[in-house]
Amino acid sequence: MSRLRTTAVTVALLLTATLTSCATAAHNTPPPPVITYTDPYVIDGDTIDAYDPGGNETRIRILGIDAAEDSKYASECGGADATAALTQLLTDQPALTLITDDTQPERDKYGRVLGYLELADGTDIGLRMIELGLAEELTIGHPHARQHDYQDVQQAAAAAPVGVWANC
Ligand SMILES: [Ca+2]
Repeated sequence: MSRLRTTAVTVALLLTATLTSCATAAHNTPPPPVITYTDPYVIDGDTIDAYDPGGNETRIRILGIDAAEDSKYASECGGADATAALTQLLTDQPALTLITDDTQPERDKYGRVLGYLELADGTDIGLRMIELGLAEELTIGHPHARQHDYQDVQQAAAAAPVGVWANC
């Protein structure tokens, strides 16, 4: 077989492999990258419950941030402030957009749906919480798509300082 012919065959095989893997991915029907969730209820500064388009109540962990713990079992400095700030952000927001990140798992180890959350006006809720100094950028494993933006805003919040950077 000529060298050129070998190359052509290799390309064809690669193409076939790529097409096959795409077809397999489609068959496994990953969730669409953007989903609207309604009627959010704040659990703490980085976690909410909301209803998916099928009407299923779903726990959502906001991707790329971590707020201080705020529950009857564990309360950290800044936790109550983070819960209050997220509650205020979500007041009169009947619908939220959840944006998944294909560098990240669909759910965390607790089964919570992972994604960025945005308000109807496009406000990135995780970014806003970092900006307020009430959440920190969080990377678990592979860097998430908004890591650099979140880290930049965190630097500014810490330098200001605001939120936990000022109070904790
Ligand atoms: Ca947390």
